[in-house]
Amino acid sequence: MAKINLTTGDREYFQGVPRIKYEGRESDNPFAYKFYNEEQVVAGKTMKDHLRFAVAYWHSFCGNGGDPFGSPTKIFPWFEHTDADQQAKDKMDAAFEFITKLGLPFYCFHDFDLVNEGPSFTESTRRLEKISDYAIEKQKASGVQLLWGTANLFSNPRYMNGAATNPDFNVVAYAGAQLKNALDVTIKLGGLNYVFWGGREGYMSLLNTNMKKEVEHLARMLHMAKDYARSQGFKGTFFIEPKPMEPTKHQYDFDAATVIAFLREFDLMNDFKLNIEVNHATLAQHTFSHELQVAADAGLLGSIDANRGDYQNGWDTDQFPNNLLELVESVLVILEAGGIKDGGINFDAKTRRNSTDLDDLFHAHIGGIDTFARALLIAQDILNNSDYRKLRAQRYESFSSSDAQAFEKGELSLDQLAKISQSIGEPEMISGRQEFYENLINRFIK
Ligand code: XUL
Ligand code: CO
Repeated sequence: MAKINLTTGDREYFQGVPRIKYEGRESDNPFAYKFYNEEQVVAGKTMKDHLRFAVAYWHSFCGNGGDPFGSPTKIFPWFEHTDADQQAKDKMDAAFEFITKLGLPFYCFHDFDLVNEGPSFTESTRRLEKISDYAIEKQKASGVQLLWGTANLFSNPRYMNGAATNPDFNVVAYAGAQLKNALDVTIKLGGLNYVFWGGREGYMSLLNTNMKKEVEHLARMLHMAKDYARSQGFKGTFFIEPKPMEPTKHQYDFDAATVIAFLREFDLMNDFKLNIEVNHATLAQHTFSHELQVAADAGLLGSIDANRGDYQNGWDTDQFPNNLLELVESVLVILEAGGIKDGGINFDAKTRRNSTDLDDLFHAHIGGIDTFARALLIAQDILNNSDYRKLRAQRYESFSSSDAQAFEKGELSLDQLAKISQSIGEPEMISGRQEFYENLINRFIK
């Protein structure tokens, strides 16, 4: 019998697709990178180390195109076998072939992306143990690492009223058991981080909800998860991924500012950071760069879920990133914050329902990867070769006066501040020059 190739499996799923290579912006090869040159050094680091791209198991290998109005459209060959273990193995072969062909360093999963949830907890656990043994081999053979793992605590009907925030203790306990398994698998696979996205940790109606109790339960579960993982030797970072709504009307991890206040209140600041997702930011009526800046200013910028929303509607459409201007403004924030450290850029994005070819998965990722790489080059160019930072700093120049310094240090009373104002009189109007800044950024988009 032929030896199984652990990188590509014993069957090639993406036939005819080569290892995607960098060919430069003049290339018209759709299966080549135009901007992502992994070894190219930008500001002292390779692009690969700056961007730390990850493929999301759920959208790319599990999402079948079904939506509330129609049936699945994507007939993936790794779903041919109905046996649970075989299907999980085939899916993993396809996933590692795909990630390896893209040449990306990381992947991310929910527990029940790796396997279908079984008819019992014991069976689900057995399936997870088996596939994670296989994942160890696949990771070793390919060099692909696990950026983060997480538990799907929102799809099963038992979680319809929440997981850690469920009003029924029995469900909370079940969620704890599932969370423990997901942590075990993440640790077993050398996962660098662990994500909490509170899909149904929120409410549909305040009339039947004790919000204070539910939020306290959420914090309790996070403490238990952290204590358990640390006791098992996990050294990575925990991330909370803010999202304001969907599937619940209101989610407790509404946005970056809300999550930071929650981490402070419940003493979780040392172990947790934020995983900022583009389309979650826009759902919260923020820009992606706003959410990144809020996280960065608190020293809590952990990781990114990359995608984009749609200007014409408010949903979480999870499209692949291709908005260059949005990403340039965001990468500026990331670079000024010192870059991404523990985390990475995970493509939490899905091809459209009518993008039904296997090749579409490549086009989607190549486009997202290149848009980020291009944004990185442009943002670095702006920082190196323009007055952008200097001009912004100059806007606050008046704070170098001795009175302003005393104000910043908390050495002025309101009374003293009022006296200073009286000696100055009516301040001059100083333009914010927004259009000037916009033009400056635009000049570098090339
Ligand atoms: C849902 C979402 C999740 C998390 C992981 O909007 O973003 O896929 O990233 O649970
Ligand atoms: Co996400």
